[in-house]
Amino acid sequence: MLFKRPVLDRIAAGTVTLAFRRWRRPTVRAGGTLTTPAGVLAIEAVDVVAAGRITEAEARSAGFTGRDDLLAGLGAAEGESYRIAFRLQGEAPRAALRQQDDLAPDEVAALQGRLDRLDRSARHGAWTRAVLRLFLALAGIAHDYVALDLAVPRAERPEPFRRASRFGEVPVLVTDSGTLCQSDAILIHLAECSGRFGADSPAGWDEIRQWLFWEANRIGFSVPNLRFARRVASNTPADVLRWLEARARGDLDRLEEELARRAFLAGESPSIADIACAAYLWWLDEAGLDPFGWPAVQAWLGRLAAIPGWRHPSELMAG
Ligand SMILES: N[C@@H](CCC(=O)N[C@@H](CS)C(=O)NCC(=O)O)C(=O)O
Repeated sequence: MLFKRPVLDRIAAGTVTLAFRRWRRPTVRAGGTLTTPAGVLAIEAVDVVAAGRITEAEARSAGFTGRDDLLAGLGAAEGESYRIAFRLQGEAPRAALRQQDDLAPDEVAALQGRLDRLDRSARHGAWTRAVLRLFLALAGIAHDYVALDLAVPRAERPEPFRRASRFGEVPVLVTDSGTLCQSDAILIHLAECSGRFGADSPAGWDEIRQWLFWEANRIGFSVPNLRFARRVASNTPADVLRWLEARARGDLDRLEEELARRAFLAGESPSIADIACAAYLWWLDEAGLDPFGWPAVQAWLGRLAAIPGWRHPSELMAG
């Protein structure tokens, strides 16, 4: 269950204590907790409610100006209407972490040194794997970006990168708590730390993880390799090209089937599952595929591009 920023502010202020959602099945349970950027919420009750029985006072406790406003926002998605009652139980872990800024001078210097070394190795931009930057842009997380020239053979890449990238690939995330490789592992880490684009229940995380593993094995393999073969590796044998194209088409068909039925891959709101699976689809034409051949996929990309903070990955990767 995700909340919009103005509602989060009112949850933090204690003036919003109810939420209403249309769900096929609840994503939170009474007695559980929900970590949000406003803090940890104790879920007190989750009840099915007939829309007609929602009162004006309840609508205001959910952050709406009145019933009509709430009912318009609730929509008519498949499932039932639920009333979720909660109270603010404590500070979000991230807010507590932010307070721990009393690093010793040598810790600060070590961090600065690592960032400086990575900065010095910056060449011109990698052309792909914009997922990490896109997440950081969407979640509004301040970061430094160091581009790597992938045309340089692995063994000749800058030493700080070779040390940081255990698999020799981009992306790599360097934080004050360590180094992380593999975009989907990075996305999970960022979603957990920031409280953005993750899930608010174990079932929600199960959904997200299934898409992330599918991404790593399927669409994150087929489309970029097809694009690489078409744009760069002109010596790719014709039967390899045919195999890659068939696999990419099959993967796009699978996404099309899913997105004809739902707005986002893992629930009502965009998540890291969408960010990961969309990673290479902004350049379908460069893979020799007609983007309009998969209209539901195109409409979904449009919904992702409408998220505040979104910028085209080509622009993000340019620095
Ligand atoms: N499964 C990896 C794939 C990473 C990957 O394929 N990176 C490519 C660029 S898209 C790369 O670093 N290629 C250069 C190389 O392998 O030397 C992830 O999601 O992070």
